[in-house]
Amino acid sequence: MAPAAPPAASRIAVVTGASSGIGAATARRLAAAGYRVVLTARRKDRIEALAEEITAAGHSATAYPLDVTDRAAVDEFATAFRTVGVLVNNAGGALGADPVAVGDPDDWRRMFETNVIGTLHLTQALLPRLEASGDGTVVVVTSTAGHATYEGGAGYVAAKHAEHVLAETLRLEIVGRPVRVIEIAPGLVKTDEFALTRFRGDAEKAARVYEGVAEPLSADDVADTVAWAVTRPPHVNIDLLVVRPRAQASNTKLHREA
Ligand code: 8X3
Repeated sequence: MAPAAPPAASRIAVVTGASSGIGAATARRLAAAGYRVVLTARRKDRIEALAEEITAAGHSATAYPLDVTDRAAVDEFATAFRTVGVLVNNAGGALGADPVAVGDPDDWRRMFETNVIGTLHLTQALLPRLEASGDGTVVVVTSTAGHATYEGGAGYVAAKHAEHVLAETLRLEIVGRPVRVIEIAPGLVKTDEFALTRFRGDAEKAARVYEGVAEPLSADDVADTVAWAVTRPPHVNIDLLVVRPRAQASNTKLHREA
């Protein structure tokens, strides 16, 4: 029988892409739930500032600058831990919204590298530590784009479908071992950077994504679902949680106020 899991207060939660948006909000939520949060992202200043903020609020957080696409760096990062309770694979994003006929292969490659290979790297490197915790949890933050396509989205949609398959397959392969695999698939979430990155800094195009939508999800709405799923009892595995704003019935059916 696996050893009893230590209480949350002594457990480590690693969050990738913690410098902004859903990752930062998830780090705040998990820290408030009692986890010792390890913030990773490429932007050192951002994660250090967030670690200070979380620590000042009386919780535990440390920053570790990391590029999830760099396998050697990820392996080195993993050696810092004996056990890890939770891994939240959140790093990634969309680049471009071009039709398949003219999409830039470099955008596709970069999306696969960050979303898919990044998740693979962290999951492979930390899986032994998650198992050693006696009650590990891998969270993969995908997207509703991981479940249905839309015009102009193929590169991102394909990468998110791949992440979904990674999560589903891993769950099959490790059943019987003390590690849960949870997929959270958010729909329209208004964050500072997602749409801006997708449209390469074009603020007008980015704003159009949310135009007329009274209440898109916030990063914290999604972080709330991540923290909820993670804090269920160890035998309860939330396989897949799809979360959208009320105004969004599907990837292509969004209610906009006139
Ligand atoms: C983001 C949702 O609709 O832009 O993951 O693909 S969408």
